[in-house]
Amino acid sequence: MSGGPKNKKLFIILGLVVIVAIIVVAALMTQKDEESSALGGESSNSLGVKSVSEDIPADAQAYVPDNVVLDEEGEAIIPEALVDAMVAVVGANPITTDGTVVTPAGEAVQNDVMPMSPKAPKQTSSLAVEELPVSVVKLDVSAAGFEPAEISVKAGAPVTIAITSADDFAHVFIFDDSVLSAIAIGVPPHETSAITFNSPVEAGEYTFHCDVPGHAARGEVGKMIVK
Ligand SMILES: [Cu+2]
Repeated sequence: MSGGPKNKKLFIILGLVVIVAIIVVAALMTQKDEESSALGGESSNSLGVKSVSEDIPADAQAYVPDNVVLDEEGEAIIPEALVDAMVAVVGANPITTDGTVVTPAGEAVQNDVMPMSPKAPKQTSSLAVEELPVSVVKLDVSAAGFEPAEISVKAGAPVTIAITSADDFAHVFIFDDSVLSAIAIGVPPHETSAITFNSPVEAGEYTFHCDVPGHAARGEVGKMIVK
């Protein structure tokens, strides 16, 4: 057959072109994946499942914004950071998928500002202590002091502390170190309130006390050990 070798050559060339094209497309797709995950700030595995920080408590629940802003089509506008955010308890600050405690506007909270200021983590309204998730660090405070008076948390992790007034007095939980000045919880008699914040990245002991005059002096003091 004349033209046989010519056809064979043509097929080989075509085959090579196809192989090169497949390699180029595969390379482009990989690059695109890397770009999109870099832009999103979140990593995705090969199945496209967003990875979530292992520091987020397993018993956290989905965050439901208080005030939902709607766009012209009636769709909720949710800041990127708040998509898939969780809360440890209702009314506490949301925790993003990477484990950062943020404001309702989606910005990282600041632990060293005035308590209750816009960027400070907010304490919840009154909670039922028996309904608190296991992951919440629970402290009773009374004239007898804090119980427990010593707690341990992981450095940099989202931590939720709940304070219960266990007597007929109001109490105010507050840290001594200014790096945690924003973390404050005031509780009326026999009530419970919580606050969520990222623990300091620096390991060490962070002492706290009750800020009601006379209470620290009678023993309402304790410490948080950051490991
Ligand atoms: Cu007190």
